[in-house]
Amino acid sequence: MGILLLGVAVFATRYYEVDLPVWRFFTGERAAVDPLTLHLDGEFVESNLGVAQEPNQPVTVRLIAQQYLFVPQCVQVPAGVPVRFRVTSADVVHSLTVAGTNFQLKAVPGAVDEKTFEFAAPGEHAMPCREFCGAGHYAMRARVIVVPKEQFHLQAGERGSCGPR
Ligand SMILES: [Cu+2]
Repeated sequence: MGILLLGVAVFATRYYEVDLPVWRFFTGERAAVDPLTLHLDGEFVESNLGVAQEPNQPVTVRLIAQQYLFVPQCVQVPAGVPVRFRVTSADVVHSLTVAGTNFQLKAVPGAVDEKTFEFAAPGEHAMPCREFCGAGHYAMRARVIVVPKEQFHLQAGERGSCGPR
């Protein structure tokens, strides 16, 4: 009985770590992104991380969350236009937030989460992780620098960041 209850509890609370992998095992559904090869292949390859502005696309920020940092650690985006954030995780579940706003985006291994946010005014915000992810959680934060629209320039194919990768 105790084992059964424990099983139920695990399934009820550990969605990403337990339920999803079990579901994928039985359905043969593949993960959208493989956490083990993230940096090497596909959308989240090292050279594609950071800020992008492609024709007919919103300004897009791609970040990898991992214990205990975001890659890249700083991004620069324009004010007054929608900015699309796409994140995934290389290890456990994290959450990207923007201090002083209600923006929150889960970073989940094996999945890509996306949310669009518009910064009203230029300025600088911390982007802390809000999902307890281990010993270094409280130091896990990226930065976003919001510049006036006119000062934001990225060529097609170029990727922007403003901090060490
Ligand atoms: Cu975290």
